[in-house]
Amino acid sequence: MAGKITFTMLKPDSVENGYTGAILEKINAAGFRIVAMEMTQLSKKQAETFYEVHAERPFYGELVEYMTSGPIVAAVLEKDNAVEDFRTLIGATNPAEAAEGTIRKLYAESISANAIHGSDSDDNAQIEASFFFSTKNRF
Ligand code: IDP
Ligand code: MG
Repeated sequence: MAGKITFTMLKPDSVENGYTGAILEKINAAGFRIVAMEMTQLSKKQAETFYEVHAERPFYGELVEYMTSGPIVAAVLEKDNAVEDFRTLIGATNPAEAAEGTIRKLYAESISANAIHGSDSDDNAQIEASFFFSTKNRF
């Protein structure tokens, strides 16, 4: 059965460009409920751990540097079929390939600075949500 939560981060480019409010509005309008949210800045260690699955990829160093370059907004979101529906809402990794109306099409700068993260599976949604938020701080 499809899970009810996903995890997101508004990446440093979104926060820096002042898109936080507009992106959260789109997320709410698409039917997601905010269960937990925090503005924070990732340490190098946190970013390395969060993206550990990409450690062997050529862009890993650039990704870690970018994700630690400024504040982000982390959130847990709830909706039926949350993971899949959120991936549809954010669009393809490369904004040049993202569908019209998606968050990445509207707000991303590049394949690296691509505005927003979304979990890619129910298991990863649980792992990523727990990376940032205790169950006590989910509402
Ligand atoms: P996703 O965020 O759409 O799930 P992933 O393949 O999981 O995409 O990659 C994680 C993040 O790494 C991307 O969101 C993007 O910020 C960065 N990234 C992915 N591919 C590239 C690339 O080819 N060059 C630079 N950065 C990349
Ligand atoms: Mg991914």
